[in-house]
Amino acid sequence: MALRQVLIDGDETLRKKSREITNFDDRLQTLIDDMFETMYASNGIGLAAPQVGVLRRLFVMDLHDGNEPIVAINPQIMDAKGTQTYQECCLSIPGRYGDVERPAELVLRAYDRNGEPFEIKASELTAVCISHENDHLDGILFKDKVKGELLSQ
Ligand code: GNR
Ligand code: NI
Repeated sequence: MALRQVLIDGDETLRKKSREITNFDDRLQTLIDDMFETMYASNGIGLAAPQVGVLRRLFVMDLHDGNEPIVAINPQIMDAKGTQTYQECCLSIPGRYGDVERPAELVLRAYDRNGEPFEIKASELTAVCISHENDHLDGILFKDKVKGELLSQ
């Protein structure tokens, strides 16, 4: 396993659209392991592949809330309901934070690291994080959606 460098806002890679994953091979397994290692080393709760320079539709997430870490490959947000506002930050925009409106509840449909499909219903911070990570796969950063000011720490 290895730490990967997290790209910082201003890097054009963060603004590109990621492509679907088609090969569930050893390289993918290494990427996933590296993404977890990098996320934990950075004290993040989520990390999307484009943040480590890989333009593929994949994110990892661990909320440290008693729920298992999640790997979501080719994720789709099925039905988003309601809204919630949460103060977000991003490993690619260090030292900045701000309020973002997200769905209150959503259903995530994705494939796990073995290529098995799964579906989870999410709310609260889980829904926020899924929505934030899914945006990264389309080149969208939380600062694009901030309500009011993008604050500095
Ligand atoms: O670590 C992270 N914390 C966080 C807090 C509130 C809303 C979203 C996040 S995701 C962020 C990690 C990250 O940048 N993932 O892309
Ligand atoms: Ni982020």
